[in-house]
Amino acid sequence: MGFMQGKRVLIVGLASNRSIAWGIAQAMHREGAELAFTYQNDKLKSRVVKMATECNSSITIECDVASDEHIQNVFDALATEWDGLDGIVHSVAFAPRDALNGEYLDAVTRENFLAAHDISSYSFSALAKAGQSMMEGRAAALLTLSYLGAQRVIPNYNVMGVAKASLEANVRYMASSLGPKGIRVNGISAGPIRTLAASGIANFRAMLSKAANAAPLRKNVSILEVGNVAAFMCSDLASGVTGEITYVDAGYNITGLANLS
Ligand code: NAD
Ligand code: 0WE
Repeated sequence: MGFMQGKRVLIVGLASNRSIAWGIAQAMHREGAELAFTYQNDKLKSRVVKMATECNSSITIECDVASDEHIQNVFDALATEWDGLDGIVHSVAFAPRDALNGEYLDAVTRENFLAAHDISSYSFSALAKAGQSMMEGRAAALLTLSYLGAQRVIPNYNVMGVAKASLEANVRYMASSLGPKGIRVNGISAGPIRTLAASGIANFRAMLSKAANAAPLRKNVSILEVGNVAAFMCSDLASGVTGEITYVDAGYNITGLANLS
């Protein structure tokens, strides 16, 4: 029996078979969880429906997290299928493309700062607020995805790093808020992975190979390696863990200087 048997989890942030959300869905499905999915817009719908089918799921709901109505509708729709919810995976980030290129202070604007924080951080708390009543009285767990740029300066990551710092603090405040209800909130800080969100990022290939060379495990991580930790974190095996950011990055974050060999 899988370690997520009987768990019902909503996955937000699936866009392609390279998405980190797909690695998470596959791991959770393998461990026996029942899954529901949202898709950002019509363009992504057919792809998400197809991947949901591969996880034996027929629950797909549109959700642009910029919209309070969409977020409320997700849980109204989910409540017609499920009588409760055991987890939410938030695998969403966005900043306008021109914010992710060049010097931080040249690229940051009031507008892109607000958009990055709204879509990449506030949306996690918004989903928790709207989903709270469906999770009450169950050992539920929320999970989001962060990146090292929250804690250290990464060239070109810019305002996304500031938004990820907000997201990581959000994890702690949400964990404190929901802890008394038995609901856990955690984050995974993943190493760089080639996904749609990484496409078109200048020098991403060089970043991947430098990160692999400097990491203790001398490799990049896969979406399934992230997915396996995500499944554990959302399962009762992690019942004593909340408010934590766990690195799944082949150990890159602990290094002080790339190896000299
Ligand atoms: P991805 O492009 O597959 O996923 C990003 C998702 O965000 C997409 O599904 C997209 O539809 C969704 N999204 C963006 N704006 C949205 C909106 N307004 N409403 C609803 N959904 C919206 O890329 P990914 O790399 O799998 O990213 C998932 C998460 O992992 C992000 O939080 C990202 O910051 C994080 N992360 C990625 C990496 C990496 O190198 N790929 C590393 C660490 C953390
Ligand atoms: O969180 C991310 C990327 C998130 C992201 C990606 C895009 C590209 C398309 C947010 N918004 C947008 N907006 C777009 O228009 N990652 C952790 C991957 C990533 O992105 C980087 C990185 C890494 C790693 C950008 C610069 C430097 C490193």
